[in-house]
Amino acid sequence: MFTKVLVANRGEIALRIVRALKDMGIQSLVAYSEVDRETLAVQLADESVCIGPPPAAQSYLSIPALIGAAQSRGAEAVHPGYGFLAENSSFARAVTENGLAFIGPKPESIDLMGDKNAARETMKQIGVPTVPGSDGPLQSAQEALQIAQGVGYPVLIKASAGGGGRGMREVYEPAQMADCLAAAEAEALAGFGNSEVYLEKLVQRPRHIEIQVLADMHGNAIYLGERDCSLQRRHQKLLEESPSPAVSPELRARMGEAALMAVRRADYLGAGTVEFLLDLNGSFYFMEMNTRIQVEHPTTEIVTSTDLIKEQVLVAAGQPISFLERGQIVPSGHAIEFRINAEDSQNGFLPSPGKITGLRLPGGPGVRLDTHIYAGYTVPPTYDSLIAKLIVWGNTRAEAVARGRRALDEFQIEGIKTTIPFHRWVLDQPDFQAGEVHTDFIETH
Ligand code: MV4
Repeated sequence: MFTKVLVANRGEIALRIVRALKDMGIQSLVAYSEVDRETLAVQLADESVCIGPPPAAQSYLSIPALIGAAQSRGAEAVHPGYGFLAENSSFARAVTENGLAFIGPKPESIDLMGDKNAARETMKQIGVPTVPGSDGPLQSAQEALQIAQGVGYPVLIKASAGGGGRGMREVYEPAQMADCLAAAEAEALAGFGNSEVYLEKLVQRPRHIEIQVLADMHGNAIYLGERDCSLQRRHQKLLEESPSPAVSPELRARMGEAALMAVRRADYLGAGTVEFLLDLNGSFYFMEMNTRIQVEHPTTEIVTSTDLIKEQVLVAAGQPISFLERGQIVPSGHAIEFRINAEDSQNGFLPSPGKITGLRLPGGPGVRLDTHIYAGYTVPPTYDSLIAKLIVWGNTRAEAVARGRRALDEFQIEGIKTTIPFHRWVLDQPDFQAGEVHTDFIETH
């Protein structure tokens, strides 16, 4: 096993990784930018090292700075967390070429899944369901019209290099096609430096259901149930839950097996997520695979009684998944995660950085709080606005919702605006209480 691991991230996930390393008896080395000197991960790590000025390009995205930090302090492995360099295959390569272990999949797996069109084509070839549409990138508006005619309107044009919803265009009738195609290509080129786009039938009022997977170097690959992440605003997830109110044990098994086909084809190692769209008829379609640990992983940890960060470290060190003797994991109970962002949810979700002048934390039964904030901490304007993840659970979904209400009411953050009032509002919506959550929930409510 490793004796020291570099945490190449910040905020709550850096702290989450430090905690897992401590539980495993591994030394933690946290890399931080000048503005993050006072964060909790730095305070609680065994060691820390400043890697540069606040702009991410000069710190958390600087491959030489991170590798230098690991080497100068004798770390043997690097955990990238999520965001920043977590899905950058050049980083994964640089880490291994410098004699360090990358706590994540192989660079080839990252590359395969990083090209959304290539991933979709590969999944189609091996029999994982995909949304009907083009075979590969679109060559012309004429071809797009022909394919749309075949699958039926409305259709969706997507960027091959996209993901996360950027560079998409809905097309409702043939007359819109040429303009939409040109706009999607221009947006893809500007956003990703690659104008390649493809076309799919538009799935209306879908749910976003993702399967957590885990694979080791000994040929073991398992799925750990699903998360329902349908509650999003402008492609930013706000609340996630596990299990999904829309997934039966039978559907879970079919989606889980489809996810494992992707895992085997990608020769996958570590923790990953296979994202599906679930339509109103209960059919599911592969969307993309995320080759990292995700923000919402704690919901899965709670309903499966696992520590996914610990498993990531174990399998990166060549050990088998630690709970194989349990067989196929059956989720138990219900967990909901609320993303608490430093944003004014009552004012267009405008960023609200600044000093936390007062803080009252939630607690008690069925409550977990993953956060790097404390009273007196200043949320910098430099990075993303996630400041805490409140995870609640119960034996039933209704019990989890009730605990969510209580915990959100207990949670008081003074000095900055947060998304706590938004979540309190969500829990009072009858459609949410009924489990009726679709990707257009916020717009329609
Ligand atoms: C879709 C879709 C409907 N039909 N594809 C958005 C993020 C990107 N990964 C794929 N996305 C979508 N792809 C087809 N063929 C609707 C979405 C979508 C969405 C998906 C999941 C969660 C929220 C969403 C919000 C808007 C659109």
